[in-house]
Amino acid sequence: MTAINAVTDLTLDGDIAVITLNSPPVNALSAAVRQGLFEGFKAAIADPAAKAIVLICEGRTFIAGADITEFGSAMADPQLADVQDMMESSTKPVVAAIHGTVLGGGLEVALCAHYRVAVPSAKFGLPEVNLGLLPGAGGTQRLPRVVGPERALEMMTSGRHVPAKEALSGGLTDELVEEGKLKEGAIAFARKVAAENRPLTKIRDQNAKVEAARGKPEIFADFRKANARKFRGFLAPEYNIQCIEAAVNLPFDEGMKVERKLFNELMAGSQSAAQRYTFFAERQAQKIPGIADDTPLIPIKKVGVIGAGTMGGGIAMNFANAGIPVVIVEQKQEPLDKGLGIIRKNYERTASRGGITAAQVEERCALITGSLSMEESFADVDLVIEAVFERMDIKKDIFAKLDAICKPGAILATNTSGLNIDEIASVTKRPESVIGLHFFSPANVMKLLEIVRADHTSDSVIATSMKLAKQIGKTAVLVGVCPGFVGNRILGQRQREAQKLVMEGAMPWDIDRVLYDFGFPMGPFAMSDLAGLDIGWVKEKSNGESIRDVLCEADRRGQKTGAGYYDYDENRNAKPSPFTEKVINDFIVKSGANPRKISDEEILERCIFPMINEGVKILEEKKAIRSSDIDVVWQNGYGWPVYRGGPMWYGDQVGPDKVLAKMQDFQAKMGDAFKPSPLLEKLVADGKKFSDL
Ligand code: 3H9
Repeated sequence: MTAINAVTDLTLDGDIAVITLNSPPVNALSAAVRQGLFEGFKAAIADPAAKAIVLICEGRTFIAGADITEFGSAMADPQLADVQDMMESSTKPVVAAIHGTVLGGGLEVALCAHYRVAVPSAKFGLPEVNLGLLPGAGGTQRLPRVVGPERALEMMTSGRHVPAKEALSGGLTDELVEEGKLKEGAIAFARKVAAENRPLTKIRDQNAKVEAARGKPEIFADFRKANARKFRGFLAPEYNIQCIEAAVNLPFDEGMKVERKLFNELMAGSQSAAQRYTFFAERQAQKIPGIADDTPLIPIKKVGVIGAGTMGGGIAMNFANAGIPVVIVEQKQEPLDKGLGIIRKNYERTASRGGITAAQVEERCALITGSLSMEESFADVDLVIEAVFERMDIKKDIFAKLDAICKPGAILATNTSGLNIDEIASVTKRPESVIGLHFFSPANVMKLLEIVRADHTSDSVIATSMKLAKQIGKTAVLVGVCPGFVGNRILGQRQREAQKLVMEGAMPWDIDRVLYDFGFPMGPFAMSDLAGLDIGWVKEKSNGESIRDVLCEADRRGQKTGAGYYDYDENRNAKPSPFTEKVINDFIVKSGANPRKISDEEILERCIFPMINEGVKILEEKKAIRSSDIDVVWQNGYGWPVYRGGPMWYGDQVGPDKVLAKMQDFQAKMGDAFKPSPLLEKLVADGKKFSDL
């Protein structure tokens, strides 16, 4: 064995050279890895004893891409292109042996091998789009040559990880070898191709699939049209598409120039900076200072959920999807049957769209059982999540019962969206087992999980909850107890300003348009119409004292009644409503205010800057661990546009001094709702950024 460098070895297995990379955690293409590959291939090609070369990785995965931490500074030599040239022009067959994930630059390297073999669990992808980028090492030109432009469009604009079986049928890998026997399989394969003297074709020379698409611009036009909504606001999907167009219409080397130009543009832009920040922010959120890696975890083999409503049902589905049995307890048979019926329908709808198989529907439904008795069903559960009505007295009653029923060590969780969890925990004799697990509706779809640490919650309970969140596919953020926790507390700021702006002369559709153009999927009024204006509205108590009262009394309760803040046509297209406008104007007249023309800029700043200020207060009170956690909450739970990072990241792009100056200006004109947090003032005085918090 020859050590090429600290992360690369070269060995000879008979007549096959094996280059082994070992650069934890994911064998990313750092300078050391590039150098190891370059020198390793050089030596293997020069070695007369080697008839073919296998590239394989140690650890959990093949190369998972470029080293994202190196982005933003000039890359040290050798460049990745040097490595790729050497592989592609090797006079000996090069075989990439793939396990784990072969992603981004990793796949681009593998596409420069003459052959690829993989284990069945391997996954292939070009996920650069999720970092606001495009594959910048020839992937945009090679992938369409392998899988065809249509498949390349889908893969590159979604970043999807393609399973090995699909990769085999699409031509991305040449052979699958038995799980756990990758090295032997790859060496045998290399020996076979060397013995057969197979021609060493390069993907760059395989033009059949791209030529077949030449002169068919509709492939791209149709794709753009079909995905316009999904791609709205993002630059990277469009740039990826343009590269594939270049692959179809230009010779390889010309296509590479297009790729380089567009890659550099994206890399220098604000969107990719925000998206790369997001990648690390999400991983950072998993790290909890003070909780050791070896904190004992509580095995979660069975879960109880209280409440079979929309929330309880959605929560239960998460666990069934991960293969964990769940029992849902309701007070009466009818709502229980209804809830279980809705869960089944949800699964059947997913199956009808091809998301899961009919057998999976049955498997998952079988994992969710119903019960009318906590006493009978909760004695053996490892975790209970309460998802009932938001009333402190009801929750306390339930937790006192759970304390008596559940086995010692079981986690007692509440799904409250803002009640005081310390108060809930106080009725139990085991506050260390009590935690908040705040799911977002629809709970089986939304990625965010706010994990709420109460005063006495134990490290074990926190660590178990974080791990469990990952297991059920959630993005978890640990927050502290305060009204509304992190997400809803910040949302409250935006909602308040949106309502105030309406009373000052901006119409709901003006506010919605500004926030939609900013990148939110919809504005607050369109959101109310979707959710239903009558949530929490009681007809008997309604006295026409608010705009909402009047709209609900006129049976304008949102999309479901065909009208709310907006009018809706039969296809649910929203139109500004003269009725709503009159209701608003009547209220303004009654209040004696003088409506004024409000600029889009003011709408945006009034809605967003108080959110940033509230974020700083949350950090001041230590209810979030770090400012990037707030951004993770807002991206995953509230539709904050990913390419704008999150409220705190956005605040840094605007400039903390500008945010402070505006808040002071608003405070002088409109009062203390805009009072800057002392920490914001200090931040600006110290010349620091929100991301320093
Ligand atoms: C690219 O390739 C551009 C090229 O086209 C052009 C070149 C010229 N770099 O996610 P995990 C770290 S763009 C640096 O928790 P998992 C990560 O931060 C790249 N670090 O594990 C974490 O560190 P820590 C295209 C990276 O098992 C640790 O590894 N590739 C990179 O749940 C474990 O990560 C991608 O976009 C990286 N590329 O998931 C793939 N990747 O422990 C990005 C990971 O300190 N990566 N780290 O927090 C992933 O999707 C997942 O990490 C992966 C593993 C699926 C690989």
